[in-house]
This record gives sequence, C-alpha cells and structure tokens, in this order.
Amino acid sequence: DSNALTDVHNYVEANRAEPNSEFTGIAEGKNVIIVELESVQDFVINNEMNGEVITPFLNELTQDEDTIYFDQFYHQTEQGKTSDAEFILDNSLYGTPRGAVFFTHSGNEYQTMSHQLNDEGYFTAAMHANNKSFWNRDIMYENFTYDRFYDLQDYVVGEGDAVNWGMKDIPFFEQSVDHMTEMEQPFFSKMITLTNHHPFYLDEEDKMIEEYDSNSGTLNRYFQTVRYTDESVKLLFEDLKESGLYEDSIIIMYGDHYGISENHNTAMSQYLEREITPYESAELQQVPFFVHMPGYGEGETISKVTGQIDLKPTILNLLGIEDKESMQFGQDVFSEENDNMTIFRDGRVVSDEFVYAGEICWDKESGEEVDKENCRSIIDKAKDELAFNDEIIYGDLLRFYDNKNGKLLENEIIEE
Ligand code: GP9
Ligand code: MN
Repeated sequence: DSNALTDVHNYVEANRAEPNSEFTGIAEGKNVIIVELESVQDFVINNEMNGEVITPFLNELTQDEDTIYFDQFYHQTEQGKTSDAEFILDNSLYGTPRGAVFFTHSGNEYQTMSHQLNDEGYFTAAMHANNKSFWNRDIMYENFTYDRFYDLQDYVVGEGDAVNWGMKDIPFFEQSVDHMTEMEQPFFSKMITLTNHHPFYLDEEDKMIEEYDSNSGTLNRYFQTVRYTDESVKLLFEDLKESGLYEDSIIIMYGDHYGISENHNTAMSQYLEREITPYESAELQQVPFFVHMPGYGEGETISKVTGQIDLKPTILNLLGIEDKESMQFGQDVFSEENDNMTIFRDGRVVSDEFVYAGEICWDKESGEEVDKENCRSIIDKAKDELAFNDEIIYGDLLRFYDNKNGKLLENEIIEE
C-alpha cells in the first residue's frame, strides 16, 4: 500500500548522507573497472602464513599512493553469495534473508547503478567466465541494464586454463582486458573472479606458497588460492597498463563474501591464535576494499566501519554523477555524515564502538562482552532498515518511485 512506500522513503531520506564534496567528480569521465574478488577475506591482507606472504600485490596496494584501502569494510551477503554481492553493488539495497534475490525477485523493477551510468553515456558490461544462466545472471543483468554480458562463450578456455569451477583468473583477466580494449569509452565493467572458490583446488604449477597445516584441508588450501588470485590481480594491472586503459580508469576491488565458514573454526583459531567467539566470527566478515585511482597521489588506509551497501553512492560520487534521490541504504564512504556502521543481513551489526553478534554486545576494540543496552540503538536500526529493505523487494515498490525527482507515484499505487 501507499503507506509502505511513504515510510520507506522517509527512512531513506533521514538516513541519506551528503557525499564528501572533496571526492565529487575526481574520477569524472573515467572508465570504472570493478573487480569482485571471489571469497577473499580481509584477514589475509598484510598477514603471513607460516612465514609466507599471502597477498604480496594487494599488500603493496595498501601502501600505494594512488590507492585508498579500507580495513574495516564488511560483506553483507546471505545465501545468494556472489549474486548478493552483485545485487548490493548495483542497488545499494540488501538481498533477501533467505534464497537469492537474483532468483526470487528477478522480475522486479530496479533502479541500478548500471542503469544510471548507462543514462550518463557509459557502456556497461559484466564479465564472468561461467555459464550465463548461473545465478540467473543473464536475466538479472538485462534487468539491471548491462549493455553486454561477457560469459563463458566469450572466453577461450584452453588446455590447462580451468580449475575448480572453471576458467582460471589469470587467463580470465588477460582476455577480459582484450574485451575492454574493444569497448566504447567510458565504460563500466564488472569482472568476477572464480579460482579462489571452495574447495580451493589448484594445479601444481599454480601453487606459489605451501599449504597450511591445520585439520581443515579447506583452510589449508585457501591460502594458496588466495595467493594465486593476488598474482592474477598483479598481472591484471600490468595488462591494463600495457593496453593503455590504465590511465583513463579507476579500479574498485572488494571481496564478495567469506571463503572460510564457521565449520572451520578450530583451524581458524589455530591460525589466528585466538578463540573464534561470535565477536571474532563477525569481525571475520571483513573483506578488503580498494579504490585505486591512477594519479591520485594521496593514498591512505581508512578504518571507518563501512560495507558493500556503500559502494554505489561512493562510486557515483567519485564519477561526479549527482544522485540525491535513489531509494537506497548506503552512504558515501568518504562522507562526513557516514554513520560508521554496517548491518549484516542476519541482523548482526557492527558500529565503530560495538559489535552485536550471538545476541551479545561486544566492545569493538577489545572484543570484551559489555551490557546489551550499549547495542540497543544499533540493533533497532538494523531491524528497521532490513524491514524497510524487504518491503521494497517483496512489494516491488520501486515501480512506484521516480528516482530522478524523488517522487512517490501515489496515483498508480491507488490504482493497483
Ligand atoms: C559462480 C561464482 C561463484 O559463477 O560466481 O558463486 P558463489 O558460489 O560464490 O556464490
Ligand atoms: Mn562468491
């Protein structure tokens, strides 16, 4: 009913953060290259495993003058896994609590970032070397206004080029750069990696570090496949430079979701040398997030609490695309008004002060249990926000919303 949309809209307006004007348009007119890093969690960054560096190239980026690295950035996915991360990126909305919104609500009307970019003259493409119908991507990308989906059929998977679920990341990136050189500019291209996927197998020649030595083969192999993905990203940057695309592009990279589930807590606690409490489990939902802008020169590490929901408003602001009316829950990560909290799809929530997980309120810094009242306001906000989100999705409410003018199309609602 019309009240539902009014309530959601009021909430969204109250929650909206003014983007940071110092970042507005600093990447205007550039190509946007998104790299969604399969199952890469943040704990591997700037860390070692039995004396071996796990992500040498990504570590270098954390120190790079053209890179902003966020070390308190969380994934917000649920059962829709990779597809949830894609949904959040494009809509700045959460997926559904169960199932995958890519399947359950593919017929809804969405007002996506790719649609907005398309309106601004961008060529929009998704690139992923798997069957196009996996996660219902072919249907959903069309709904989201991607001009082109480069799927498995657009790649040549030669002998030895596949492992695990499909094409290896190194040849995938190589051929993706070839595709990008053919694109009309400016373009927005989203690449999704695949090699660092459960069960994390690799061919011998692709193993650059040893396995770990816990009781979990999954965790043991994970370090090796992450190391491989790190290498592939390094080569991607080289290919982009060689192709001439690099200077005219910004590169946004983030992990889609965890790779190591709670089934491997014993092994994880051996690696981290601490008990995996619900607090630790929540903190392990951090994934790396990089904004790389050639020529930027003021790279830094930002430790504000942010999440995938913030990607869309952040990217649009960097491109100088004004977006004052979108029905969304994210906030520009650079905004002074960013609320520094991240809501998980299951109701867990992290703020700069507290972590609410396992129905316990924890001090964010120390991991000590504190009185639950400390978490009351963030628990309530999470409940409200997720409920409003679900009203949008279950009610297909964006049909009745004009996101250019911020108008509720009340008449049509009454006619329904
Ligand atoms: C499949 C890939 C993996 O194409 O994106 O999906 P996931 O299992 O991580 O959701
Ligand atoms: Mn995934």
